[in-house]
Amino acid sequence: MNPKIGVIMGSSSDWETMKHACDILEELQVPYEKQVVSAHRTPDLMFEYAENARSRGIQVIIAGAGGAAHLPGMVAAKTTLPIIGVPVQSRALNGLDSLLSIVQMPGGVPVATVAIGKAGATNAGLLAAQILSITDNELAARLDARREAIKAQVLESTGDLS
Ligand code: RP5
Repeated sequence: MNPKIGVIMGSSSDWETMKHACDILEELQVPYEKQVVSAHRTPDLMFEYAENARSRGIQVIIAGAGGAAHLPGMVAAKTTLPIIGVPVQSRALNGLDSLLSIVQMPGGVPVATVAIGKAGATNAGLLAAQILSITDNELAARLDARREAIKAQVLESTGDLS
């Protein structure tokens, strides 16, 4: 199937984090593609990716980066597709630099920013799927079932408190 979600990241070193977004998309049977696209090291590729994504059938882009994390914002500058930004936990500043680089967009060019690291990448996958579920009832049902499973796990976890 043609990919509907584009998962991009600034470096292959971001994959350890970004694979959690892809795991969710696999689980929910959402067709996606993944690619390393760097705002600083491959800026022309970044613009080409952003400019062509919609015409290729991509509906949501998940962009992860760390440190001076300009990828999500610069992709957002070149497309009106929804962009979900994932701050990767950097070594030097633990991802606070990534978070602030991604979240503090100027008015007019939105990036939906999630939490730093694994939880953020997981939620990025879920949020992208939830956006697609607006027009996909089967995907909505899979999302509902996942929520029910999480609820059951939490309720059962009381038994672990002994
Ligand atoms: C950013 O610089 C990437 O998103 C990555 O998080 C960070 C470090 O990249 P590497 O030096 O590990 O390739 O562009």
